[in-house]
Amino acid sequence: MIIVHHLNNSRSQRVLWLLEELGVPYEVKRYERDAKTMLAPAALRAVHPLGKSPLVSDGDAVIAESGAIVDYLVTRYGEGRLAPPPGTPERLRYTYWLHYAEGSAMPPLLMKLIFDRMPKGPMPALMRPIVRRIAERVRGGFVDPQLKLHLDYQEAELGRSQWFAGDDFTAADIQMSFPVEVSAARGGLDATRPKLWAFLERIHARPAYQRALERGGRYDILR
Ligand SMILES: N[C@@H](CCC(=O)N[C@@H](CS)C(=O)NCC(=O)O)C(=O)O
Repeated sequence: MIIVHHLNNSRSQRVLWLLEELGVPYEVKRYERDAKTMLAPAALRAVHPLGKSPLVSDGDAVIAESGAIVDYLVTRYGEGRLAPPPGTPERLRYTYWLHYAEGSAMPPLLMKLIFDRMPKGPMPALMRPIVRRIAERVRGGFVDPQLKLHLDYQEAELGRSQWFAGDDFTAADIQMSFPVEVSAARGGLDATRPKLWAFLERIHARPAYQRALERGGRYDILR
């Protein structure tokens, strides 16, 4: 039996969604973020030394990194579904988006979270205006332009085809759902980018997405 080590309000939601799309049975083991630090509990480190979610156990194998998990599940249980055939241009795009989601799209979104929160954290009152200035500098000089660059790029790519890897829905769309959802929550994505907005509406309407929400419980993106 596959076990998904699921942290609340996290990337592991998309692993539940992938398993629902594939119709593969699985068990959910829940872990709750610390209410103050938002970090995962130490119990996750018993599963994998980094203690990050998602983690999937399948027999003796423990798989970490959502891109690697998606690749593993589609290869092992997909029976040709949710990935374009090997050797096609769509397959190359599919592989690209599987990596791009965590390797390129998420870092500026994480920086935004950190620099938005930084001036609100505990610190001596005298330091707060200085910290606020630094955070504004980093956001304005790097983070916000990077977020715009990525959103413009993703919007243009969805102008080439309905889904990220081509005309068919694939697991690359599941992997990309997290950066797109985070962008909508805190990265400046709104309906002025109609292709990305329609992408969100389409994925949210999928029955497997809804079933995954029922299995995973409340899913609020951190702000
Ligand atoms: N690139 C990794 C990121 C894993 C990651 O940072 N997961 C977050 C959840 S969204 C986490 O476990 N955060 C809690 C912590 O760092 O303690 C992946 O895609 O699996």
